[in-house]
Amino acid sequence: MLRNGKVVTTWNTDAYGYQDDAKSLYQSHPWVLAVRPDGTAFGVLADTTYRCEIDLTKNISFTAEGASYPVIIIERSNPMDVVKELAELTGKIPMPPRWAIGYHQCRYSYFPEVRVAEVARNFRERKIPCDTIWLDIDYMDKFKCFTFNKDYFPDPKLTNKSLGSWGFNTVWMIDPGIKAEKGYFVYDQLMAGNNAVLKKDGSAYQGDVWPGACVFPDFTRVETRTWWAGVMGKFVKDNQIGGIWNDMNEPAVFNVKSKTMPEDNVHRPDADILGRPDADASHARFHNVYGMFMVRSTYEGIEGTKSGKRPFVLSRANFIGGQRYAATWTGDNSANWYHLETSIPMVLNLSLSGQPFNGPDIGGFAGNGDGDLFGRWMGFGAMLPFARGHTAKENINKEPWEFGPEVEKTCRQALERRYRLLPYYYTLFWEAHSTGAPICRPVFFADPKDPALRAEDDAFLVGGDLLVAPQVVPDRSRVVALPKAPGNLSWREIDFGDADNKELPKLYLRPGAIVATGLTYEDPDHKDTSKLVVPVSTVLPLSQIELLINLDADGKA
Ligand code: MIG
Repeated sequence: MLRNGKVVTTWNTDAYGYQDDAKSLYQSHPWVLAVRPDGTAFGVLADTTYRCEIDLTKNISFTAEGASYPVIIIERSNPMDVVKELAELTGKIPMPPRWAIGYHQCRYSYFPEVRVAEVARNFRERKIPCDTIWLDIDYMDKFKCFTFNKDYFPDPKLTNKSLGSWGFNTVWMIDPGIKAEKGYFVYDQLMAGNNAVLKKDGSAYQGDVWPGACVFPDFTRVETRTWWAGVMGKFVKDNQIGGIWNDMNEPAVFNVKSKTMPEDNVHRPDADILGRPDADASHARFHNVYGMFMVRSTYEGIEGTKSGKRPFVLSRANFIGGQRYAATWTGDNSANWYHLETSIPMVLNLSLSGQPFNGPDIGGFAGNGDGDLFGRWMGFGAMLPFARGHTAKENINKEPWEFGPEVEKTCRQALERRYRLLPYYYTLFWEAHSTGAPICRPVFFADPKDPALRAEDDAFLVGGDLLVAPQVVPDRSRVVALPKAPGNLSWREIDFGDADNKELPKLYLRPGAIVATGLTYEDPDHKDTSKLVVPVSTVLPLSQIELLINLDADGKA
């Protein structure tokens, strides 16, 4: 989490299997948060979309290509106020639909529809909480966006409706690369509307992605966003889709060394985005915001359906401020202990950079891993803002029951904690939405003046009241630094009746805190109180609220 001494470059990059030495990942946040020894804090925001080197070896130094740019300094008495002010400048998250706060089950890819139903049925039969099943690119006809492989999904609307009757939502993937094929309606409309990113010579740029040669919508251009939003809205509405997953929007391009489109490609942005009429409109300037403009258009398309439901969009690429349109995840990590451990500081740093709705691929994307890794990862992954299990195409099945009964039990217990705490999480999302406060926070936020907490990044806070302390190495040998409350009081361990399971993180409650948890009824009549259980879907109404209370030194909470 501590970035002192690091040098990174903002350049949105498809970074499969990244390691610590990666200079650029999927998103760009030209932003540094600094906390002084006395707990006062400041933030520095370099307001440039160009490739920008952030060098923290000696000072805080930004070196960007392109035109000169404003640098904004935020000075406050504590780090939380700096992060909130950043949100005032760059925007806050929209309130997500309730189901998006639950657990998400993904893989590359679930198909055909009977397999999707089988996964969903297993969650319900095994009473493992889950709200969402994800559909990755193989649902499409030859990777063509806004189409379906009719052998796998003959009636996607019916698929969504029947999953809905079990309390599930679905999220479907849409990439930016549009197959260059005459007669394919998306390509035809895109070309007819002159919506493509152009080459320097003015012709539509083509690059290879999943479907082969593709054109790429110029999302910086209002006519293109309006067109895309229309196609998106219709797709979502006609098929009763819950949410949209935008991937590959760095944009990633295959078979080229740069892994993206040429920097001298030409965009045609709105006048207010371009600035002066003669300003630079090259891809070098707009590369880092390509994904953000894509999810803006996707979000607006879903909103435009006026379904009365809150949009949910997940994006791989984004830019500081993009939290207004999409949640994110930490990209293609791997099923190993390094990536398990690193997922916590990554979540914390995103959370300190204006993007509170984030999480890793639980279990790791690349590679299989084993049950120990998976259970441990789910143990704390279930407590992160965006909680989704995912895995790559060639891998073994990684649903919570696939590693045997022990791991299944760990996963159920981990997710039951999350679902019991839904009233608390929901409140935290509301807080993030209305004040910009991050959902996950570093432990030092509990006491910014205590130097012993400053580097702690094995553990994390959920809101201000709950501390999650996982063990991130196989032998559970790490010692977590815990904050002290006034009166030298310790945070108090919460017991959900699962404390004997050493794979689960320890949970602590702040002295002076009251945290709301919820239960629901197993019996449909809602009469028999002995049937109170943890809900398996956020769709179920909560029948009982239990308050976890930890008194402070004055006997108050
Ligand atoms: O090149 O859609 O990060 O989550 O499963 C791989 C397939 C493309 C990359 C995403 C990953 C997703 C995968 N995608």
